[in-house]
Order: sequence, then structure tokens, then C-alpha cells
Amino acid sequence: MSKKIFSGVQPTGNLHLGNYLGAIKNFVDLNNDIQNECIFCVVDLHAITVKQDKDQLSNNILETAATFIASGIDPTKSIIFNQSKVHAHAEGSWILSCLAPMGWLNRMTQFKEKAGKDKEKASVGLYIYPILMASDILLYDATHVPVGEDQKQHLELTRDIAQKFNKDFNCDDFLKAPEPLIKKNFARIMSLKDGLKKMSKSDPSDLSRINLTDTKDEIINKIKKAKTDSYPIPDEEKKLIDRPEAQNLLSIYSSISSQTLDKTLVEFGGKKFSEFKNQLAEILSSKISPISEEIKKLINDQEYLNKVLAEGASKAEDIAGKKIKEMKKIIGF
Ligand code: AQP
Repeated sequence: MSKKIFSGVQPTGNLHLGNYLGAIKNFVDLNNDIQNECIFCVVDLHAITVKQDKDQLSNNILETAATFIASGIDPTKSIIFNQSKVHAHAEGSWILSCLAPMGWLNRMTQFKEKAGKDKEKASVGLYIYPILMASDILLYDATHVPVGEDQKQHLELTRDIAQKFNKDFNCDDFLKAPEPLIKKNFARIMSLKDGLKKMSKSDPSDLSRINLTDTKDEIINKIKKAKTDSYPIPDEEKKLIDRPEAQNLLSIYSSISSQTLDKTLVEFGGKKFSEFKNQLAEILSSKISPISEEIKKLINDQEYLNKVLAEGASKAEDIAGKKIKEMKKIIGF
């Protein structure tokens, strides 16, 4: 069955293995299925929900587009663009924010995690981030949204908002409730330093993540220093309970080698972490280094990247522009 795919990544620098295994690797598989129509967005409007440096932001937009292409997304098949170039995203977000109840947003755990104790100082944009995300997805009638598990709650909110719009304006099925596409088991890659914390771009420790621009030596060094425990590797998944760092490294190995965790446990059960880490570093650098080299090459060809983004924005504008026009008509503008 053909799918309409929409997903986005924030251009906030330090794209990492979690972004790759949780999201971008799926984007590539979906792009490779000729039946799918895919739209991959560099969500720069989302990025400014926290303060960004002007020059870094524009570099990060190009680097995120370069990462999509270097990972295997073909810009002649899929639409790649940056969100701020298509007005409908912000306009749709305003319309939807006028119908989404505060109570729904108050339940969003990502805001609580990101705003932390300083909730009063967090931007209003960070609070209504999930509504902009709903606008992004609903403007393209996306049927499926590939995301990491951390975005599941926002996807559920998107579905609720779509249904409320259709009900409030009596326009059955005008906004399509999308399905999340989340890879079971490998949907949340954790920090290399703390197996209970998500691998994240904003973690102050660079050793906590594998960046998609890391060199082979950096990858080897980071895996060597990754936190583990003093027990050998178990041969069954249930024995990984209360061993978050072991679970994380074994999940990373499974995901990057596209095999089940069970198979990885059969392969390494009873062995020492030192032996496992050598193989993990080996496979990671064999998969990530070519992407890293390609990103570095593409980033030097800004003319090409700008052309890809401009062509993508023009195609996205055609789709989203029509939808927002219909949306405005429905609400009486
Ligand atoms: N650790 C992760 N494991 C699996 N998937 C992840 N994603 C992010 N971190 C992990 C998925 O990557 C996609 C793009 O994420 P994003 O850049 O738009 O936003 P984010 O989730 O806020 O990323 P970070 O790294 O956590 O950034 P900071 O540190 O700035 O908050 C999404 O599909 C996400 O699920």
C-alpha cells in the first residue's frame, strides 16, 4: 500500500546516532519504496523554540539537509525543504492552536522535560511546539509519520487535533489522522554515559553521543568509554532488566546491524563487554563514517544544498498552500 510520509528533524546541530536509528534510517527505507510519497522537513521553526545563534542556525539547516542526503534520501524522489520557507506551517499552527485545549498541551511530557524547573522562563513556542508539529503533518495529509518513541505522544495529540477540527467544523475526514511509524525496541537510543537518559543533541557531554559527523577514531574512543556494568553479557532479554547501559549498547548493535535483540544476545551471550565493544565500534564506524564523509563533502557544496531546499520548498508550497486555503474557507475566512 502506498504511504504519504511526513517527518522532520530540528536543525539544532550535533545530529546523532539516536536521530539516525530512531528516525533518519527509517526515512531512507521509506524513500526507497517507490510506492511512497515522502516529505522530509528541516524544522527550523521548531528549532527557534529555544534560543539559536543566527549563523549557526543557517549552517545547521544546510547540515541537516546534507545529513538527509548523505544518509541515502534521494532529493529527486523525496521532497526535502526547510519549514520556514512555507508560510502555511505557521498559519496552520495558529488556526490549530485556537482549537486545541490547554489541558491537552499540559499533558505533554516533552515540554516538562525540556522546560525543566524553569518552566516560567521557557518560551511559549516551546509549549505550543506540538501544535506546530500537528500543522506540519496535517497540511500534507500524511498517512504515516516515522519518528522516535519520544514523539509518540505528540503524534497522538496530532490525531486528536485532526479529529476535533473535523468535528468542530463538520468536515468529515478533511484533516487526516496519521499513524506513527516507530521501530519497536530501537525507538529510543540512550546516552552512552547514562542508560536512563535519552541520547540528545543538547547533552553538554560530547561523549554521551555518537555524532553523525564523528570520525572513525572518535567513534572507537566513545564506544570504549561508554558506560557498562561489571557483569558479562546475558543470553536472554529478560536478564537485561535493571541494566540500562548494557541494554542500550546491545540495542544499538542490533539496530545498526538490522537484526533482532535476541539474535545479538545469542551472538554475544556470556562474552565480555570489551570484546563486544570492539565489534560494536567496528560496525558503527563502518556504517557511520561513510555518512560522515558524505556530509562533509556536501556541506562544501552550499549551492547544491540551497537548490535542493528551494526546489523542495516550491513543491511543498504547492501542497500545503492548497490545504491551508481550503482550511481557511472551512473556518469562514
Ligand atoms: N535518542 C533518540 N533515540 C531515538 N530517536 C530519537 N530522536 C531524537 N533523539 C532520539 C528522533 O529523531 C527525530 C528528530 O529529532 P529532533 O531533532 O527533531 O528533536 P529531538 O527529539 O528534540 O532531538 P534531541 O536530540 O533530543 O535534541 P535536543 O537535545 O535539542 O532536545 C525525531 O523523530 C526524534 O523522535
